[in-house]
Amino acid sequence: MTWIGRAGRTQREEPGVRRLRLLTAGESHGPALSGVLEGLPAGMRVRTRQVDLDLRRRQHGYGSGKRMQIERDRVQWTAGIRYGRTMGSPVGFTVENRDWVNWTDRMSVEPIPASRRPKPISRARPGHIDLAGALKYETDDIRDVLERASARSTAARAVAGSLARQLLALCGGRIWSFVDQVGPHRAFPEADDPLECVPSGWFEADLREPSPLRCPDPAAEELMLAEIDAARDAGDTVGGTFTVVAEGMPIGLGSSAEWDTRLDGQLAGAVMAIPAVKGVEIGLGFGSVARRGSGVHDVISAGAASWGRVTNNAGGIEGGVSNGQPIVVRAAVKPISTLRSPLPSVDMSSGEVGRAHIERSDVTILPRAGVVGEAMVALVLADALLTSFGGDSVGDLLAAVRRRRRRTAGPRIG
Ligand code: EPS
Repeated sequence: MTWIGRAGRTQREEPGVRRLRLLTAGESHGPALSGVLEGLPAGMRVRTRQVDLDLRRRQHGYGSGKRMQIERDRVQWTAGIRYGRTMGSPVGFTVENRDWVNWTDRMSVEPIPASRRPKPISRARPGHIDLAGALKYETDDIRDVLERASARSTAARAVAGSLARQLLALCGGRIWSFVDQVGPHRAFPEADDPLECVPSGWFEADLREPSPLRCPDPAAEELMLAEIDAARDAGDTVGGTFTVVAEGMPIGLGSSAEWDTRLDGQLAGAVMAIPAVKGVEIGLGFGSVARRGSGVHDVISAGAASWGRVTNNAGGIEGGVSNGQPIVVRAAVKPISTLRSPLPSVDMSSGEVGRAHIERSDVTILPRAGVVGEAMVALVLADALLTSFGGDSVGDLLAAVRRRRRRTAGPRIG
């Protein structure tokens, strides 16, 4: 249901309805990835170079396999943009898989004779979709399910997330991320909160010239790199954590009206939906358990013209609603499940005990996962922004956001 709010603004906060809808398609080694993003207001200037920069950032990082030397991800728009601006119609796009030319038999769309087909993959990798997916879709070739479960699919999300980020930027929002742990090595190990130690200007430098792991603590990064090398030499993989920060968001995104309108729940769901993510926390998250309430909740400290907080343990969200502080989302990424030195498995066609299938893969995806995290956070926040402020055009949206910012700027004195 859509209704007109008191201020004459269109409001759609009903559960389950999204202002911004993203649909993606594409296999890792198919011809291309594609997507449709519906719900962007009309009149938004699309900066294609920034989208391509985000795609490049998603490909960057130590620990990637050979595939990244093949791909040069770039967006191609197919719908929804005219003279460089959105028209309010769905935005369509593709990202080519350059590796496709090497996979035309293995990933042929048309039927091909059995003699030309490679042997089906039948030894499921623990930790991957292989076993559950092959049983679910009733296939004897695990490739049918592993192709779509691949992290390659996140390139399409990066495109949509980049558009969402551009919309948020028009409203004063900024989203960035960093890697704060790889294996046992944490950035700023002496600090309670690594975020407080990130040098100012670090993200701008990261945009220009990212370090191998996008970690803001060079000493920790050295240890992380050595950990990745050691895992690679052992035929193994490593996980870690990344943090995404969204600054400058207006107060009041999300709502506590219903379970699925809460901003923290939406963010957790979206970030958890990144391949290999197994945990998400907002702000202090699990760290708040061992403290008492007085050591967790962020004391309100209003100046003459602004609402402030002494700390930001809530990670910018209270009661499912953004409170104007930076929104901080941290994700735990498991080690990739394709191991060069594979774990035991059982052949699904013969029942023989053996070793799991080896698929070309990465040792870690941490630096890239953070960039995908930015995209997922941007998509959720842009959706929440449009839900709260509506707007068929960018002008309408900006006017509504400005009004909210004026009204929530700080305590009314006198
Ligand atoms: C992936 C395996 C690797 C990764 C891929 C995800 O690809 P390949 O099997 O072709 O070597 O590099 O990620 C991407 C290609 C990407 O763009 O993110 C996997 O098994 O999930």
